[in-house]
Amino acid sequence: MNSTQSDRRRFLKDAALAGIAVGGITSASGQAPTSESRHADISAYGERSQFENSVRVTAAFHDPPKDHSSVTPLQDSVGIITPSGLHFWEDHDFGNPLPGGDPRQHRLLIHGLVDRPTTYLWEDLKRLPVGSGVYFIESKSNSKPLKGRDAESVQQVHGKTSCSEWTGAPLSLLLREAGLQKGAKWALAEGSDSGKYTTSIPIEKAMEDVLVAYAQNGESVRPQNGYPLRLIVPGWQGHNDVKWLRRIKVVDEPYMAKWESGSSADQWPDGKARWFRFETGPKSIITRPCPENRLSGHGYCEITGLAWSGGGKILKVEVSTDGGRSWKQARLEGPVLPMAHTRFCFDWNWDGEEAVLQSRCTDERGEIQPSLAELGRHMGVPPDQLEPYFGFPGKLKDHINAIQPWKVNWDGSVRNALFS
Ligand SMILES: Nc1nc2c(c(=O)[nH]1)N[C@H]1C(S)=C(S)[C@@H](COP(=O)(O)O)O[C@H]1N2
Ligand SMILES: [Mo]
Repeated sequence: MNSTQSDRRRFLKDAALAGIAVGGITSASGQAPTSESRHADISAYGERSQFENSVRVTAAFHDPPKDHSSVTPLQDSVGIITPSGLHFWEDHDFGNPLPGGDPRQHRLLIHGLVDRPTTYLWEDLKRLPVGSGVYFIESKSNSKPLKGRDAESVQQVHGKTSCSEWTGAPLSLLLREAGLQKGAKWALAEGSDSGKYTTSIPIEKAMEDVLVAYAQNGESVRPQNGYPLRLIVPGWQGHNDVKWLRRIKVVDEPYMAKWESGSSADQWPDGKARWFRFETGPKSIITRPCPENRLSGHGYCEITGLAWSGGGKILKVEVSTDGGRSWKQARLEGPVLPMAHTRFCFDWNWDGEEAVLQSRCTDERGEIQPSLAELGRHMGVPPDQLEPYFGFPGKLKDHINAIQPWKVNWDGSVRNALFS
């Protein structure tokens, strides 16, 4: 036994004698732990300072009781990585026990139109060559125009996006090992929730950059985010990223499963649905100032925010402080990675007058983030129907990547100006 192991063992033994639940901070007797045992706990697996209080909150825009979503506190974000404990999460089978559980019991089956159907254990996957990338996830239900107090919050309006380093086995490797047969066109991915959450992914994308991820930001994927295994489909709308992944069936056509047809298909005003829109369009949001981060006084104030696109890297971000009449280029604070949140910064002096702040990004393909009116025109939604709404079905059911204006009032407070 090496010294770390013996230390660990001694700690466990001491903890058992003291009746401390290892991994938690309350003792078995329900009494607060001694400062010594608490110190031992924290040094085993750290926690943030007691003065830090940034948290996820339940999303205003979800459909209880089966749907639950917790939104990321974007107003507190720095850099490009979302701490795992603050990554948003969306669960369509809420109320049932969290799927996943013991990784030793977990199996991933690859079958269908393949020469060699294969079952992988969690540990098997970890022995394969590793694939890794920093990727955003964004739900297509993000950035819906909320009403009232909920609208006055960057967390509530835009918090269904987060960005992590994801690590796992490349799906292309697993499919190549299994041997794709002729006619293999789609990969059907299934989660182990009781509702068997399923999506169909074209085989071209499956062979390109999709990850079967077991790790998030340097440790195992968090339970709410799909422990022990999840799919990461870089740059595509979040509902493709099947969590608690247990099965990939290679098939010859898409399956139109519940969550990719009924609920996730984009709806046009005439009631027709546009299925299988995959990529997330270029999008940016100012996270400071914002309704949660009012201005504290006149003078210098850095404007900062996040930009991302399913189309690759962010090429540039422009900021306007006069409601869109003029635009100036912001600085991209690296790293600038494809299909990842990208931090932008902009020097500004607030003269104390009312101002409307907004950002717009362009991705490496040259695609530019639209205004809400431009997005409405593109989706065939008339301007008078772009008003805020709450709940399904919405007029703009599609992924919304419209420019977000924030209005700075004379007293430094900040309001959502998208619909005023
Ligand atoms: N098995 C399963 N996978 C799922 C879901 C789900 O409910 N069950 N929700 C999907 C949706 S709609 C989104 S937006 C993403 C969100 O990923 P996150 O919860 O890790 O943020 O997971 C997707 N994967
Ligand atoms: Mo979603």
